Amino acid sequence: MKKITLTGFTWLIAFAAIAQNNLITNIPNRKSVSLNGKWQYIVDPYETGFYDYRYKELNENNGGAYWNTDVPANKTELNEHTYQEKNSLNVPGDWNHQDPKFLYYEGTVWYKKSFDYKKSASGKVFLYFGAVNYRADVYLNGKKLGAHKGGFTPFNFEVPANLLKETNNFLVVKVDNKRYADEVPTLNTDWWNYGGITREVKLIEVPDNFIQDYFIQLKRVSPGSIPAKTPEVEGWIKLNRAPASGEKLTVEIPELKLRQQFTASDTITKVHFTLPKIQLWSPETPKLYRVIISSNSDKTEDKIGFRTVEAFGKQVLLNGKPIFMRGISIHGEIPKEIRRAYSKEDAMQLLGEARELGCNMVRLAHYPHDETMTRLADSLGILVWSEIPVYWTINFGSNEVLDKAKAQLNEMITRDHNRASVIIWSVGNETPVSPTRTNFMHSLITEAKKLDQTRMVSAALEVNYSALKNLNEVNDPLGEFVDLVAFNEYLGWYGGLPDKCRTTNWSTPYNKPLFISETGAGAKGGFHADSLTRFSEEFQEWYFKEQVAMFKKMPENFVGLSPWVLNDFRSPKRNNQYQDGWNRKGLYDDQGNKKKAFYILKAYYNQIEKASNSKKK
Ligand code: GCB
Repeated sequence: MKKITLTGFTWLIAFAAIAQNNLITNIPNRKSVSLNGKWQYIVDPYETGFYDYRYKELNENNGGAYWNTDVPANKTELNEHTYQEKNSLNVPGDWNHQDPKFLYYEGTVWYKKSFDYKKSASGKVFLYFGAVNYRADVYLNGKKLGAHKGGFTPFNFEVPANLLKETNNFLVVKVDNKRYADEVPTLNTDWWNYGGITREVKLIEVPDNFIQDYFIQLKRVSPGSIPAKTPEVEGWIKLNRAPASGEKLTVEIPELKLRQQFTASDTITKVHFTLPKIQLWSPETPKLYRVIISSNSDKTEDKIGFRTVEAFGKQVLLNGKPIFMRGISIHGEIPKEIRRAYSKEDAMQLLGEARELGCNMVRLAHYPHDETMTRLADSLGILVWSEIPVYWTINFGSNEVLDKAKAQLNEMITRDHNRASVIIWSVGNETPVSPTRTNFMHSLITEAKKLDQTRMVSAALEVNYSALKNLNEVNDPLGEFVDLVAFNEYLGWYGGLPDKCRTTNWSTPYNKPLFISETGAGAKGGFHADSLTRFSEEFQEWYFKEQVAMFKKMPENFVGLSPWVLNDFRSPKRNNQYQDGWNRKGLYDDQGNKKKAFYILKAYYNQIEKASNSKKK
């Protein structure tokens, strides 16, 4: 915590290694005023709006700061900055796609929104951001509300009473997406670092005493069993303050004629009750129930599906029955428009493409995607792997970095812990094995399990290949701590040709379900050649043919896969004549065309689906 004194106010600024434990959930269903739309901006690569020419942080007495009003007091006043209509960016939206000058920009941009606001009732107002990449410093009418780090998770700040005006509020966000070694992710990623206010911004109106968060999920069943006919809910309701004496909290599910009341015991009150016979949530029947949670002074309504999920022996059980995950990895990007995804339409497009491929599962790589994705997955019946950007070479030796990773984990889980679709929390991807890394990752796993005992925890691991034994071993020590042993393999793309899949062997010391979290090969859409030609659609097709043949011979604990990747996506690391700034491992190209390999995977998924349907009959 850093204490900053500003003109008579004392502001506590939670610097965002610390998770926002004041995060409000169920945002789409709260009373709100949108601040989306056109914002004006100033590009500030030298951070002139933040530091003076001696590189000291500017303060409230210095009108030069970009967070303060840009209107000179009179015509003689020298003011070096103004926000201008002609320099506008759409929010939500990354800046990179909105003007060619931003294509490769990484640095600071100041965003400004002027707005009028009439408060409709008494109560509190919070300023909410779905995500800002990477660091946001937020100022309203010249006062700093706080700062947040982490480019893919939500945060909110309470707006102090009387700070909001009826007209002409001056909201400024300093957005900085520079990469640093000690951040999460770190300097090096295989995706483009889109900057900006990438998700929506809203004012949230709540009563003074309000329901901040809740966890309404089926209780874990005893290992390996199916949920009871009348299953139990176990969870909690969190208020923003201590309850009034004897205050009642109510959970209602009108369709089930269920109404349960609890006496609030503390800020967090445990709830536990039995449901009548229900339709369990599953990919085949993605049933969601309207759930209303109320306190003396607040009421919030959500749509929740009820299901159980667990890794049991060598299988993954959904509602007590083994499932095979026909997945695909997805980046949060709309390639045709070369931008970050953020809207319902974007989610429809991405999850629609996954469905066309025959998927019942998606791996949302390598960071938490927009909330529209997990909400839509809930209603479409698509299982979700959700991940934090602990990717490759994070500074595993640093406690501060661990805190930053934990903060993002906390925010990811808090936002989505009522989504039936989310079955796996992933704490990272391809982290290089060392005792320091294993401790780091282990503490993230412990944290995830502390926050949520009803889902699986995993991480995408790497494979150890021994040429001598022609053996692929999944023996990362982290395997001991995860529920699902997931690994990325590129046999036939990185090292060798796809026919290597025919002779290779697989083994793992872990007696747990095995999941292939990535496999893929690059192909430029529309480039055709013989199957030995790298980057041709034919090569990628051959790769998938060989891989599918290999999957069919995988050990019995093979429970699914999420190949790499649904769409081509921007990656500044990839610059040969075929890739041209893109990773071309998509099954769809950057124009939305299906490549030949798409049909190979689809056929495999259709076969699996048919076999599992006929088993059920
Ligand atoms: C991986 C990474 C993924 C890359 C992919 C590739 O293993 O997890 O982020 O984009 O390989 O294309 O090499």
